[in-house]
Amino acid sequence: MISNEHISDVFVSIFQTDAEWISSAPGRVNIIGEHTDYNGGYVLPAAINREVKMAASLRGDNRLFLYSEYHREMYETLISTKIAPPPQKSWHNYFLGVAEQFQKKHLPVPGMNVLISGDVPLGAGLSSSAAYEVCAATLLNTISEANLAPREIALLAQAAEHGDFVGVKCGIMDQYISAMALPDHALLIDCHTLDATPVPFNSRKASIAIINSMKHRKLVGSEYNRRRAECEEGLRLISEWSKKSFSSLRHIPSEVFDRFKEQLPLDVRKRLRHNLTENDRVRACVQFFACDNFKEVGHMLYASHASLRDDFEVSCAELDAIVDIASRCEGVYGCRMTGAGFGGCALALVAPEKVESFKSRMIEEYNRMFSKTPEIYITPPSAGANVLRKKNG
Ligand code: NG1
Repeated sequence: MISNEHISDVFVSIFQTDAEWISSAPGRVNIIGEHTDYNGGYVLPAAINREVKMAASLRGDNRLFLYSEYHREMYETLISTKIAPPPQKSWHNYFLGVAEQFQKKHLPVPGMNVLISGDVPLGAGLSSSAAYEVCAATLLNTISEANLAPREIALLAQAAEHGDFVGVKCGIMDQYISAMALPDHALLIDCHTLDATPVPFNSRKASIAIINSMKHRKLVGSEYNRRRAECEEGLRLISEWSKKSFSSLRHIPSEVFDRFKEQLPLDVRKRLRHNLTENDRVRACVQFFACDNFKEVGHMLYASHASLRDDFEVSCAELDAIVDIASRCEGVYGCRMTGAGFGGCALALVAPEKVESFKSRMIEEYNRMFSKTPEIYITPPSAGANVLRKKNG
């Protein structure tokens, strides 16, 4: 957590004036529902206690100054009627991409000083970019008096990620949870209808431990696209053979899959089986969270990992080892890889009183196997984006 005092002090030292607003937006971890978002399925993410934070003041001219504490760099541009993408993509593109979306809605983007700070680790699969976009959109929403609801902020932030300034065709999970999260709740998102339902999570019974394997996700781009193509192929073949047009994998009933599965190419069959069973596991988890049954939630996490390892084939030795070590630690309900795979993070649900012993055993055993120290972040499900008016500017 970056304190408001810290960001206010840094703001004054950089811009020689007081901040008028402070906005923040959290990173996220996906509890369960992996590789289902682009297949119209269910996901169940939670916001983490690490966030991107921005402090801002109005300037009274049409210049925009952005300072990134992550990069220790200042960027300056004119806020003209239409912001154009700079020739090179860099950290400031996320802010400019969000500002462009406000302009597209004919909402004013005035000249400002903005300090960008935060403690969401970059490139760890904890959605620092969505947190950045949602934080910027939450700030501009207040400054421009646009009154957008959290859901609209999330959609605007996603449009910024899809647009020319960033250019990544992401799903809606990351922006939704960053904008709409409630403390002590996960969020069930139906990626087909875009409905979102808060799911209570009793953080007195379990803490979320995020274990960063410190393995760079090298293969992730090409393999991610290949998995997407295999899923699309499966949907197309089953729709053709059954003479029904299913709008996504999640709409294929299991008896239809069973009827045609032997005809599918082996890899495609496995990808579909993961998706169908993963959607069932997400729905089951929602029921188990409702009655604080962390033991059963834990079983679902282990089953999700096995399915991602064996059917979707996106795990790796490091993530498998983390799950294996966790399964032997006292107080662990369940553990699985989270995110696209091939490295990055795993997530475990751990009884709060066992968190310290879990951490030391995980670090020791993982270090012995791979000669590197995993970073472990402990978090309750945290609140979504917010903005604070510091003074009347
Ligand atoms: P991570 O690896 O957490 O960035 C990626 C995708 C998600 C989802 C998961 C797999 C991006 C920005 N995110 O998440 O939308 O498909 O993989 O469940 O591509």
